[in-house]
Amino acid sequence: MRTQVGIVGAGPAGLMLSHLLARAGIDSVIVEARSRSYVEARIRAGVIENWAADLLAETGVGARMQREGLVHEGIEIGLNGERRRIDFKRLTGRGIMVYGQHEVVKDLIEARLAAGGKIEFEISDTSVHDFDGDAPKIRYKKNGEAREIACDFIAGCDGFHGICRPSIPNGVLTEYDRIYPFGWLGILSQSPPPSHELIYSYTERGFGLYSMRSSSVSRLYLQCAPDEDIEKWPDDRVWKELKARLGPGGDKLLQEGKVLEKGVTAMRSFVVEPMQVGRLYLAGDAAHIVPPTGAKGMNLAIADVLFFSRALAEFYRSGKTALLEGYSKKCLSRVWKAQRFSWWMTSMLHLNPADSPFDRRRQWAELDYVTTSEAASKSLAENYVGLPIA
Ligand code: RFL
Ligand code: PHB
Repeated sequence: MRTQVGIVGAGPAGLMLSHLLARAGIDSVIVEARSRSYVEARIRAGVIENWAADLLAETGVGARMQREGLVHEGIEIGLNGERRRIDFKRLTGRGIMVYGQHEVVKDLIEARLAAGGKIEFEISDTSVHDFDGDAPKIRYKKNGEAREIACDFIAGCDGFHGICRPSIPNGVLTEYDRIYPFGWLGILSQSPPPSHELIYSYTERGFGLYSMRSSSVSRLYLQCAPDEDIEKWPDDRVWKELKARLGPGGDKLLQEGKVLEKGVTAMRSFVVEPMQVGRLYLAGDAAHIVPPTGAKGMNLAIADVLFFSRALAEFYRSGKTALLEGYSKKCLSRVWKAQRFSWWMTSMLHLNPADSPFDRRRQWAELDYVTTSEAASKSLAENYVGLPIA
């Protein structure tokens, strides 16, 4: 098989890239290890930055998001149960879209297939070849049969555990990494959220996040150990802790419901530089990971592929390679700002077992400052709704 851009991975990065390329008249094929139903049911991110929601809408894949998604104009920060609001709309003029990543994935798959796009699901043994020249190839197996895609460029959109990044020879990439001494235990529940906006709650028991997918489905998280044993968290223990971390009155505020999903995620910050080697371009989690406290992962994935699609459009239109050559630098400038913000939100809101009493007091002062100072809350707000995309 031959195409212009071979894409590994049908997450938000790979699917959005294929969608944007098709709109620019550029042909692509996506290969995906999992089944369509698996990727459409994988519960992950929930917050879409303002510009990214606009991009989905403007490019024709935002109709369901605009119908079913929730526009939020702020968040609440809990300080041992005292809730203080950060008003994004007043501070930045913008809000955010709360709409599940798996819904974005569903919408993109439907749009790609309806437009005749090619996605090969349930493939195995993916490998990438010859990206140091101008005729790269993706090899894989489908139903045990070996196949090959010959292409002009390979997009490595295969997430943190994919094969594209490790296929780059040793010594070419520099890795920047930070592991946090905590993780999140998350549940999806058939019950209304405790507030109509997200609550990021700092307490002496650890951090809790009260998010949602709709007015009747909550997405709730508890700070836990990075290797927390989920078997030790039967539903009643999860509910008890979630109520306690809402602060006084939490037991009345939080309604219990059927737990639809439960899982533990460890947290890390990770970046590779550069994000491109020869004709292999990394995008999304394949190139960088952020801790989820800043709600930036999916948004960064969409930003990367927007920049890559523009560079490819320029190349195929005019033969110019300036944007392709600038891809990594352009992405990394945004990635590092999101890294800083995600690290900062994470450090401010979690209890770090290594912290001293001094650190704890400083953390409290920071939360108090950010929720009372116009300048500090504006800085949080402009990062949370998404820095301008140029
Ligand atoms: P994905 O979504 O991991 O997709 C990669 C795809 O590649 C496939 N794949 C392969 N295919 C073929 N051959 C191989 N060898 C392959 N290896 C892998 C995989 O099956 C998969 O389908 O990466 P992408 O597209 O870069 O998207 C990144 C986002 O998924 C991620 O950053 C976000 O989910 C992070 N994140 C959040 N981001 C936000 O913007 N806002 C949020 O509110 C938010 N909350 C979160 C999050 C991530 C979380 N977890 C579970 C890590 C909350 C959590 C709890
Ligand atoms: C979510 O709804 O899953 C969510 C929201 C905000 C975050 C992380 C996850 O910071």
